[in-house]
Amino acid sequence: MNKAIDPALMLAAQATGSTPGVGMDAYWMPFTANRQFKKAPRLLARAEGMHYWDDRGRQILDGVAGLWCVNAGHARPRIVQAIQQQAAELDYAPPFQMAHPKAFELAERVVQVAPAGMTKVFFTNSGSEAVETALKMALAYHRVRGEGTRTRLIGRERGYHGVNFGGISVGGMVANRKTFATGLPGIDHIRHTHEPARNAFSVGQPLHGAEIADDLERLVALHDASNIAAVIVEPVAGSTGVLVPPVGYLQRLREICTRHGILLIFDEVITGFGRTGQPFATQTFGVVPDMITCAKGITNGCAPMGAVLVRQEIHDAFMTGPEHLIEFFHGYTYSAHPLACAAGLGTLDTYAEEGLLTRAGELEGYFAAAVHSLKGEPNVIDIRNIGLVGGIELAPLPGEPTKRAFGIFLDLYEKGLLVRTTGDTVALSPPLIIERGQIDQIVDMLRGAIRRAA
Ligand code: PXG
Ligand code: PLP
Repeated sequence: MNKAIDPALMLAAQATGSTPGVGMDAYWMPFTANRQFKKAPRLLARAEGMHYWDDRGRQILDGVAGLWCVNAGHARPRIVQAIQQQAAELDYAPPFQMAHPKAFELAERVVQVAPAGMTKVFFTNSGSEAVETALKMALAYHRVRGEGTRTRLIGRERGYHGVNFGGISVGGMVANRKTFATGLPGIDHIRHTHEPARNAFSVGQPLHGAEIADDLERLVALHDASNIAAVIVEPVAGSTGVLVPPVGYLQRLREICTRHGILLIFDEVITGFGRTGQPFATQTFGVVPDMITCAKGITNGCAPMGAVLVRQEIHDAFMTGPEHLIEFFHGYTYSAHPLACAAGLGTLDTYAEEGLLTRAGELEGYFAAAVHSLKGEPNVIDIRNIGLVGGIELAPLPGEPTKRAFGIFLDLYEKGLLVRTTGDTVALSPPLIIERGQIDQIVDMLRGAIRRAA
């Protein structure tokens, strides 16, 4: 796996502008400090297994699976071949009133690993689109059943549901909301579950806080259940700092939703496809929602794709009118794109052959011990973990939130480790093929960076 970088790639990277300030003007980068980045670019040129190589030929250990998505590791042969063959065989097929065989095949294969009862799959091109789709499906579902007054949507503080208008409206990440404050009308938020005073340094699920789910009853009392369509939460909040649900919390949320006829949507864009030790966090926590949104790991990050998994009854409620009419007015030009479907099939084959969808469970104890060994290091104020995801929270520099963690990110990148930071939390979410020695390597490198940042 540790091949030296191809010199031709280095030349190509130089030609396309790896030199600071050269040829980098046109690209407006997403979620990036553009001016800072372009002064000192970080360019990735190649990837294989657990590693990236940058444009200077340096090897970088991938501690975050790209962006929480490359769960089987990089450049996996089955996925590469599937995409190559598909591009030559059928490049594109319209998804409206037309289809191609791999769309059906991938949907069946996803249902095979999905929680029992989640039997229908609607394809999108990203997690953000999966969220918009699920929210629209919830509204349409109630309407088709004659409960059209159920229009209100409920999210949670510190939730992340992508960047489109529905997603930022139900989302609870301030930075994503403050510029676009209005959002959709008819949205409320329940409280987040982050309570470091009671739960700091919990190993796995925190013990305290199941009762935080009762906050949903407050909104039911305010609006009446007959006006509420759905609640959307991440089983484990990823982007806002790896917030693991307290024991009993998701069960309680499920009970309240069921009692009031409110649909429960789990946003599993990060937790889906093996991150928490089961194919979906739904299975890890033993709580079944009405819909699951997913993306990222569905194609191992190798082609853009998202999906909404739906319970049979919800789908069936739509299948009631005249057969020649479209049942759900929604879809994307690239829904079930052939290249993404091929990538998805290659990905699921790889997961199955290597037992990757349950590997995080096997490594969880080792990973937990490793990350929790950082307790006591300077400025470490909390450590959170579940499956193969960890969050190490640092005390912010006085008056300069996010700067300490971002400094650690830059330091580690120079030393050859890619992590992700959110606020002052360092997030770890390595490919599920990681070996124990590489877990040690990540934690040792992080320990050094935390000490240097003190
Ligand atoms: N829902 C959840 C729970 C997510 O984590 C999305 C929706 C949106 O997916 P797309 O594919 O539209 O990006 C996500 C994405 C980070 C980070 O910094 C996290 C995500 C995306 C980018 C950065 O932690 N999660
Ligand atoms: N805008 C215009 C003008 C379009 O024609 C379309 C699709 O046909 C879209 C937006 C939506 O694009 P997509 O289906 O790729 O989401």
